[in-house]
Amino acid sequence: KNISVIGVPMDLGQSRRGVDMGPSAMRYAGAIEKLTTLKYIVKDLGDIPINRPVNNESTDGTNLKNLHQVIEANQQLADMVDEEIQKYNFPLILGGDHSIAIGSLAGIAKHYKNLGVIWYDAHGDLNSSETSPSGNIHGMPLAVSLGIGHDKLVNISDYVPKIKPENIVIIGARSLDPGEKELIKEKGIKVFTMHEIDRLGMPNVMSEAIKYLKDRTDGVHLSLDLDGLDPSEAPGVGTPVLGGITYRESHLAMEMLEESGMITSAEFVEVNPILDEKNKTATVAVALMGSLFGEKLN
Ligand code: DIR
Ligand code: MN
Ligand code: MN
Ligand code: MN
Repeated sequence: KNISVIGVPMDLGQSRRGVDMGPSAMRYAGAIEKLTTLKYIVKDLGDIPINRPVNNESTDGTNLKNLHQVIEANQQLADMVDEEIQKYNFPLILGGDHSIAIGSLAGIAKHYKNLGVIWYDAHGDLNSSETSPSGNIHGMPLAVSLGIGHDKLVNISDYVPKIKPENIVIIGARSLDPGEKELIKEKGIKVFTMHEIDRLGMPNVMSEAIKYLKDRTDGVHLSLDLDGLDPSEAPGVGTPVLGGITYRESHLAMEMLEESGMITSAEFVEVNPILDEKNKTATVAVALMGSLFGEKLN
């Protein structure tokens, strides 16, 4: 497969500046070279332009921060991703905060009857305006993709919903808001929390996740939030949560996904070099990309 890399220097979906530098940090850590070494034809399409808000009145009378800019950027991203899939390229999206998954999924899901999603994250990202404690849209993309949330967000690319709840697997969750827990129960979303990872071990969690998605999906998008990993190994994230997935477990997870052959698109998000230690988190992200694309470390 040929890989198309798309950078999305977005930091407007949350409150801490710096995550807009994530794409640069991952390129600096050698993302393109790594994939090229693995014998893929890699095209770096550069970064999508993000318009900064001229004032704080972009919320449409809601608590949704920078709503208009987030919509605009995600529509652009959706169109670009759509075009790359039409050309049979594998979209690899570099974030940026996790609000960009709205655009990724909008561009991807129209090409599949049953797109599966692996949401590798400390969080559920299943909030809406009503349940969000923060008004940060990066806490909402999975809900938006299910058709839950602000009209203009769920309608990006003019179809609703993008994905079905039974095609989602969340891995690494350990910080879920009350409204998110309710939605998970109501929709029957498959979640492997840190509890399950501790109990079953990562090999079993991934086997189960892969088996679960294999039967019901015709493509799978990996959405990897670096805060899914433990902050001791991925410190450069805006909302770190103790007790996360280890670096080694994450490598194994990526290797098992690669062996499954099911991943058809991916994104790596929430790398914030300003909060990082010597670009450690972007380096981890690039190492995981290696495993996801077939580099066996041992
Ligand atoms: C929290 C944090 N659940 C919120 N979410 C984060 O603001 O909605 N997602 N950090 O990655
Ligand atoms: Mn997230
Ligand atoms: Mn997160
Ligand atoms: Mn290994």
